[in-house]
Amino acid sequence: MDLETHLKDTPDDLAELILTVAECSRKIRDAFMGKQGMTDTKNIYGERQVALDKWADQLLVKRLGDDLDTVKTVASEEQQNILVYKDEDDPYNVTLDPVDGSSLIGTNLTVGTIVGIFKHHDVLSQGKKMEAAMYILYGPLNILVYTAGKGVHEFAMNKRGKYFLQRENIRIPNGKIYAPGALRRDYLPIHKKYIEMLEDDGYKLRYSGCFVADVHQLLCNGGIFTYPGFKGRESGKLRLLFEANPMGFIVTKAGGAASTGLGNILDVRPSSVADRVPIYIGGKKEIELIERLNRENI
Ligand code: AFP
Repeated sequence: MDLETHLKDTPDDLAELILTVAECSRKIRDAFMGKQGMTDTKNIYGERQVALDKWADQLLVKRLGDDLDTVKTVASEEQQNILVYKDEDDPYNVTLDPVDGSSLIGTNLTVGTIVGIFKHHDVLSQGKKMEAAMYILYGPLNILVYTAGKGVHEFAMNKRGKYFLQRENIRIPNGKIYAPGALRRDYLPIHKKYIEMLEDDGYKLRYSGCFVADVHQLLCNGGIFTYPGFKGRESGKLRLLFEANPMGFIVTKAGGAASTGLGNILDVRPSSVADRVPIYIGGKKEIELIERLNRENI
């Protein structure tokens, strides 16, 4: 079944939004060749932009913001400000991480696109207020995963650029994989203990440097991804609006969870588009363990 058919029970305007991102992802894949270099501009975090990242941002912003008449605002990791379109009544507010893991583009490792979709809630709302979320993984295959609130569904792109259903209503399995971000020498004590407990329990290391790829792996094999608060930056590295919330929403809908280590990420109230958050995302069992360790040590 193709993506369009699969979306037949989704409201037309939301289906159109999801299909527009899917169409952009085909163009992004085609653009890898030739857009590997760095630009001389910086994103909101002061990081120099990779050409593909900037180009993908412009494409997505144009197609969603300018061309659709249902999108009111777009917040992108690559834009300084929230972009405002059209009139007050347009229902959708969208967050974009155009190319997540962009430092891997030059080495031809897997990267992704992350999209969060709010309906009648602004992008600074709690993640649990999201209407839908999706990601695309640019690996040997283009993989698209979306949830419009009910199940989580996976599609693969064929050589004609069309997405076809691979797995429906994905549930995160039990598994023993861990993907630990941040330098071990900077771990805070409870996180250090947590990682040691996973290792003692036989968890196997699988860390790619691309959040989308690492989370997709969890949806296939189970386990846990962590990018904790660490010495020098207790809020961690990953971005609440662009990374943690949409991926947390998807994993939660697949029967997993996403936590700051203390509580549900989807309950966090953002204070600005640039917020970062410590993240533990994956199986419920692994999330319960870190939350218990933190509770016992408060
Ligand atoms: P870039 O988009 O700057 O490459 O960052 C990717 C990312 O936000 C996320 O996708 C990874 O999980 C994480 O950072 C990797 O961070 P480290 O390079 O510190 O491992």
